[in-house]
Amino acid sequence: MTTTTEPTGVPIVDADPFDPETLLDPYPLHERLREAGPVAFLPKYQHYAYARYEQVQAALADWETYSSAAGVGLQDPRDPGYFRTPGLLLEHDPPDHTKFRKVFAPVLAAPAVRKLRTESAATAAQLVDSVVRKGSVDIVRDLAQVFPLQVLPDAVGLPVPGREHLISFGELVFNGFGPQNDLFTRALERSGPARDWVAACMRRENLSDTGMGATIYASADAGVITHDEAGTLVRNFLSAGIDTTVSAISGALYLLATNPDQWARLRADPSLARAAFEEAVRLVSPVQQFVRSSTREVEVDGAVIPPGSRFLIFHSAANRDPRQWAEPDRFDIGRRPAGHVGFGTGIHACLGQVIARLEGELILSALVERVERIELTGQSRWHLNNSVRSLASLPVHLHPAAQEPGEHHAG
Ligand code: PQS
Repeated sequence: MTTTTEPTGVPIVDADPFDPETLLDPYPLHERLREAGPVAFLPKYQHYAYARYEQVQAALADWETYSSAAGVGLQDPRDPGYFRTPGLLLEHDPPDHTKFRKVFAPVLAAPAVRKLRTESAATAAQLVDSVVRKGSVDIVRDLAQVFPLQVLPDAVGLPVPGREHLISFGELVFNGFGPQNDLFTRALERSGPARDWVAACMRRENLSDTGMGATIYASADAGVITHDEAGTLVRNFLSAGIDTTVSAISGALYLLATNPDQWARLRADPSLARAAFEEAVRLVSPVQQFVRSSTREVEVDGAVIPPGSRFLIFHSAANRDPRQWAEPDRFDIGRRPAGHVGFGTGIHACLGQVIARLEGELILSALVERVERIELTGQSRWHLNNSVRSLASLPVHLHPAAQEPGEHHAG
C-alpha cells in the first residue's frame, strides 16, 4: 500500500478522467482542471494533472524531470503482469531512447516517404472513389478505419491475412494506458488471437523484404541493435500507427462534415488540406493524455511536489487552452496551429507524424476533389477508449462534385 502524501497547496479535483461519461465528453473536466490552477491533484488515481498549455508544453519538453521509464499510462509496463514489455521508445529515456529512435531515420527519410506518398495516393483515390460511388456510407467505418489499416501494414510489409487483428490489438494498447477498468479488462480478455498475430508479425520471416519492417531489421544486421530489439521496434508501428490515425482522420471528417463553411473553404482552396488536417489534430488530440513520473522535486505555483510523483499530462486540454488559442474550440482550417501538442513535443514527439500527416492530407485531398457536399444523415457516435478519442460511426451522404473535363478517376 502506498500512503497518500497530502499535496499541500495543490487544488484537488475529485473527478475520474476515465469514467465513460467523461471519456465521451472530456471537455468539461479539462476546463475544470485548467481553471483549478497550473497544477491539480486527482485523488482517485493519486496523479497530479497538467491541463494548461504552458505546463503541458514545459513538462513534455523536459524529459530529465518528467521521465517516461515508468510508463506513460497509469499502469507500469515493467510490471510482470502487464500484457506487453515496455516500448523501447515510448517507455524509455535517453540514452536508450536516443539509440532506438535513430534506427527509424532511414525508415522516415525523404525517399521512403515519397514512395509511401505515391502508393498511398493511389489507395486514397480508390477508397474515396468507392465511397463516393456508394453515396450513403458510414464514413468512419468505410473510410477512416479502412485507409490506415491498408496504408500502414502495406508500408511495414505485414502479411495481408489477419490485419483486422490490429483493431483489437490497438484497443488493448490504448485502453492499456488507462486504469484497470472495464474497458481495459474487456479488451484484454478479447485480445489473445490479436496478441499472437502481432507477436508473429514482429518476426522477420513474416515481414516482406522491402517494407519498413525490413529496414528496421537491417539495423540489427548492422549490429546497431539486437534482433529481438528490432522485433520490439517493429511493434511500434503496429501499436501506434492505426488507432491514432483513425482518430485523426475520423475527427477531421467529423469536423469538416459539421462545419460546412470550412468544407466550402477547403473546396475553394484544396491546398488547405494539410492545414485542415493539422487543425483537426489540434482539436481532436488523438492521444488525450499521457503520464510522466518526476525524477526530482518540482515547484509549481508555490507548491512543492516530491520526486517520484506521477503526472497526467492532458495534451487535449492544452490544445484547447484559451490562454494559448483564440476561440480554442473553433475549427478554423486557416488557423496556423503551430505549437499544438497533438503529436506531443520534445524527444518523444510522435515518430510517425510524417506518415500521419501524409495520410490525412491524401484522404482530404482525394475527398475534396470528388465531393461537393458532405450531408450528415444520422447520429455520429464516439468510441469509448481510455486514451484515444475516436469516432465509432459517422453516417453521411456524399454528394459528388461535377468532374472537370479531362479528369479521369480510376474506377
Ligand atoms: C508502443 C509504442 C508506441 C509499443 C500512441 C501510442 C504509442 C505514440 C502514441 C505507442 C504504443 C505502444 N506511441 O512499443 O508497443
